[in-house]
Amino acid sequence: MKRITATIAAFAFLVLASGSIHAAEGEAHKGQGTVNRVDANAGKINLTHGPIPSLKWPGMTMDFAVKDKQGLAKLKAGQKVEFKVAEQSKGQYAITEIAPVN
Ligand SMILES: [Cu+2]
Repeated sequence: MKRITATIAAFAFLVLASGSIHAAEGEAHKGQGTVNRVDANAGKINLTHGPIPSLKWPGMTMDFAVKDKQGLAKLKAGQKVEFKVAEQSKGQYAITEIAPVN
């Protein structure tokens, strides 16, 4: 009985984990840039980022929605950052992780 319960729990975990990784969010792409503005309340940042070859994006200045609220709250204009960006829905990208580069 214990063994069956453990097997069911493991299976449920795998289903939940794969759903959150693969269905809710696309692949994460790494980028680097410089912070221009932070709007922590709105969960947004304006960055000048370098090219992101895995997305075929050139370098540019743009606004991003940020899911990593804790990372966002630590940032200030002028800081160099590394981040991960992932497609949330068709054509809609958001930063999932962001941290200053030391
Ligand atoms: Cu861009």
